[in-house]
Amino acid sequence: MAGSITLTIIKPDAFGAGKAGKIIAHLEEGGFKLVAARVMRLTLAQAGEFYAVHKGRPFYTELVEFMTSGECMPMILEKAAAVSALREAIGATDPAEAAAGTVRKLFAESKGRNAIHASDSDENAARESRFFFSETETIRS
Ligand code: IDP
Ligand code: MG
Repeated sequence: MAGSITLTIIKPDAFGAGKAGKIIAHLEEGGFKLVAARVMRLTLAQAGEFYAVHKGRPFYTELVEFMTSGECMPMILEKAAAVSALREAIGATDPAEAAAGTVRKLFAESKGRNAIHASDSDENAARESRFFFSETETIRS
């Protein structure tokens, strides 16, 4: 039976450092199935819209600039309870506080440049998946 889905982004720090393959391998080893993937560079408007929930926060401008600073890799992942499983797999926002073995502990530089995004609810996973992918690009078994 198919699991649920979540949306992840390998952020420009990790993608630019050539860590995408290692991060994908780590997620696959953790039981996540790749359902859709692309490489792109976000425009300021796209990054601003994607992170609109954070508008007004002190780090918003820095976040939008960082997310547009280079290529990134949005992906839809499938697993049982995918949203919570991926949040656990990526670790705390600040890699200094992330648990051992998490993506951010292994691959992130700092709280801002933290290698990876993960949806925080099923509702946002659906919204964020539609933001990057059309229905025909999403193959689910
Ligand atoms: P999350 O990515 O763990 O869900 P959020 O609080 O949703 O964390 O913040 C979104 C992104 O904004 C973070 O992943 C990080 O890149 C950036 N960010 C959050 N808090 C800070 C901060 O205090 N300083 C710099 N960047 C931050
Ligand atoms: Mg978040």
